[in-house]
Amino acid sequence: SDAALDEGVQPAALEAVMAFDDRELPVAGLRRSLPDGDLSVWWVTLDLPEAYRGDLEIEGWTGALPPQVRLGPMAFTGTRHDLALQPGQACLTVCGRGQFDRLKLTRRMAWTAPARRLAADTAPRPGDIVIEAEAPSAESEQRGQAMEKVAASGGRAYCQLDEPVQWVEWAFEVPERRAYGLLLRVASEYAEVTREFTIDGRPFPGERVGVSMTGTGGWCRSRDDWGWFEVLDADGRPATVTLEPGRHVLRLAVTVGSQNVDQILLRP
Ligand SMILES: [Ca+2]
Repeated sequence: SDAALDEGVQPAALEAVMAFDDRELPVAGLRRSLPDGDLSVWWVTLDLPEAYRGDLEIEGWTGALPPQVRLGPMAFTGTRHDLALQPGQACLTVCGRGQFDRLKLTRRMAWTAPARRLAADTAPRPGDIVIEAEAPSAESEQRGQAMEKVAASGGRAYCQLDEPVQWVEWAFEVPERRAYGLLLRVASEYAEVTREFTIDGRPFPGERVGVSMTGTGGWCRSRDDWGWFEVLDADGRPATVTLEPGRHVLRLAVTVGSQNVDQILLRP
């Protein structure tokens, strides 16, 4: 109330919890009564030994308007956020007119399955569904770019796929119901590249499983640096997905490292 403000009433201390993967972190906060309602702010400090990709959720938000979230230089509005964080200490603040049950931050990928590098002379064969990566069907707000590259199939590849919240989709037609594996022709100067795949929105090769690929020594600017990789499952066998005839969508999301993509095969 106005009287409370006039009398210099101190803000009320708030306590909450953040479920951070398998840990629980204390969240501190303050609530101030204002003439037009309560305003609250919460904060929690995250110590990240390595780059972290996760989903933040503000569970049980009661406010009429969504909360405002700040994390380092980033600012968001809403109760769900896809976060890509650098190593180090980061202060997360949540501000708004409402309350929540708890904050939840969950690592995007529980583990990473190394893809197998295939022979350099790997090539499409009869029965393969062939996707030229430079012709995506959809992209994130931050877009990649089709560029001419040495030894690329069709002369071009999909490049500038760099940032952790960047994604690209390719639509493809399946002629008959079969189990298909996933092969990619890629190039990167990075030692390791990690990607997250979905097919028709379902995680591939599994729930919260990332796919890592080794570097290939370059970007195909002046020489053929392309390498073929096959996605493996948890047991180290070629991962497969059974697809019905018709249109399907493969999505690749960047997790760690930059990589050019030339061609993708769905191999029965
Ligand atoms: Ca190509």
